[in-house]
Amino acid sequence: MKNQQLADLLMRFGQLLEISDENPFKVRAYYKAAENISSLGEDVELIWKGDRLAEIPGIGKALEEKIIEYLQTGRVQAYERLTQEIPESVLDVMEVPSVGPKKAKLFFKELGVKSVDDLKQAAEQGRLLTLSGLKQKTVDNILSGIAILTEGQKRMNIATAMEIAGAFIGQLKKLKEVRRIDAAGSLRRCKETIGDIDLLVDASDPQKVMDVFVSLPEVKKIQAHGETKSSVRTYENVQVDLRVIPGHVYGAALLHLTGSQAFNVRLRQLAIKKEMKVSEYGIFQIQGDKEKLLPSETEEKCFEALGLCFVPPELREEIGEEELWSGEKLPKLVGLSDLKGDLHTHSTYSDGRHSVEQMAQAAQALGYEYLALSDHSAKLKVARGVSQEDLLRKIKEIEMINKKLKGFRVLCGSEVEIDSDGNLDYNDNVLSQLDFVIASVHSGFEQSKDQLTRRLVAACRNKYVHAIGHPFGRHIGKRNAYEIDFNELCKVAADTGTWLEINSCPIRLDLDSANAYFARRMGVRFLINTDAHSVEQLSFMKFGIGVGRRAWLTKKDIINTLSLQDLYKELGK
Ligand code: DGT
Ligand code: CA
Ligand code: CA
Ligand code: ZN
Repeated sequence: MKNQQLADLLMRFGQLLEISDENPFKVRAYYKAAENISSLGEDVELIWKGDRLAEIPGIGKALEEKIIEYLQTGRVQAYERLTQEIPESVLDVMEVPSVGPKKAKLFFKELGVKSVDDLKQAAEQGRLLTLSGLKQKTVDNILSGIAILTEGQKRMNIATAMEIAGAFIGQLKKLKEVRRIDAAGSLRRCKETIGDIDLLVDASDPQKVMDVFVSLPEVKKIQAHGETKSSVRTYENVQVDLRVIPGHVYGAALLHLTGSQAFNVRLRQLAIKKEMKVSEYGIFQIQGDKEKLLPSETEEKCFEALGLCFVPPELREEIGEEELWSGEKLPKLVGLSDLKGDLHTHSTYSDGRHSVEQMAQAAQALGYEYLALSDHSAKLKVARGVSQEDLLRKIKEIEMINKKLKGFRVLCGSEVEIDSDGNLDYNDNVLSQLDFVIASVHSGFEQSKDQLTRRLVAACRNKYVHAIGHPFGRHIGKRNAYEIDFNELCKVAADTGTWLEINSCPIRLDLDSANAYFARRMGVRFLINTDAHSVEQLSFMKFGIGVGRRAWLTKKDIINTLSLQDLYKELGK
């Protein structure tokens, strides 16, 4: 399918048009088209061949012609002409947090800034300050934005890693020579960000599997091509390693390659105490100067040989480790199937892409009992926050939808802005009419630690607030967490019975696992929500579950594992 490449092209086209001061309606049409094509469930090429391109929402005559040109020739001349005026690399400059199309254009036209490197130089040499109205503070923001961006590019978010690993595994699995294949490393541990992808395979013909691996279409560069170990880079500049392992020690190798390194070190120390040895080549009993291989074909057998319970990959980190080494039963961690609903999602009432009804149907199809549409509140204009009048209309619409649905309940929620003084965007009268209220900070990230903490604490103390959304406000690769006194927030949250959200959106994962682990020990309860802005994004839940498991959370720690009836009690309804 060429859908993604085409959507990327239209997106870049729109951005270049925006930089070149094209009419905003035209620019928006390109963005909309890109969005719609990227979320098509069907191959755009088949749609074209069936003469149905015009049926895709937002595709007019001019766009249709460009799409056909792309599908026929692989290029679009109008786009290429545009890149002669403004080089494509200017678009990278827009990726820098705090730099949008306006600034990218200004820097390009006035200072000839064509890339992120150019921008960094211009900022460091003080040349940005020659532009009128540009202050040192903006320059500082740009420099720290570049630092975050380059750091973020070193590690990918878990959704990207999962997609790339899935593409490799999917293709290799089809080979009849492949008996077993797994992703190991930080991806298997569900770490919030992933450095590189580690795969291992048990195969009847290792050479053949290696040859296929290095010649897959995703591969841009082969870094190593051996008989048992190869390493490649993809077009996204992601490293993927593949190891071929003999079946009878596959479990030991999977254990080793899953890590973490800190966990492996502890495991080796434990083995020594028991006169055993653990390595990627097997679990061994030491007998004098001889080593006897113990059953090592699965991880389960390896843990058993070591006298331990099976340790879920998410727990193989440094935190909470003492409990791991006693051999006693570990708590049953929360799983995806424990969740009964999602309480933080958006509809077309604010900046979501699907209607309340579409979101509800999709949630019901996932097996949920309930869904809350928690659209943004009035003041968040950039996200089309819901006015009080529209909120009343939404409540009515939800009542109607609930009459039609069987075995499923839509809740009217809101993600309410917490302002700089800790006040909420709707008054108590409005808040009292909502089923669910999650309060979030979307502004004033640069305020002091004290002030940000005060805002969150004040929100917890509001009797209508059930939960705090994405408590740290970070965007992986874009914006660091703001500073808060998390200990204080946890105390007040536990005290007031306010739940803290684990936001499952892969560029947020906020709370992260370390903070969720800490909060659980402080007696806090949690929600795991997706913050979905479309029906597709309801599937983000698995990432939040990964965070919850890494934080040692069980079903009872998480409010949205409750049945609808029990949830109502908790909501105070
Ligand atoms: P990443 O890729 O930075 O997100 O993190 P990991 O954990 O995937 O690390 P990676 O790819 O360097 O190595 C994969 C696993 O292999 C790691 O979790 C544990 C194991 N491993 C790698 N190098 C060493 C080592 O020097 N000592 C030990 N004990 N284990 C290692
Ligand atoms: Ca790795
Ligand atoms: Ca690796
Ligand atoms: Zn939010």
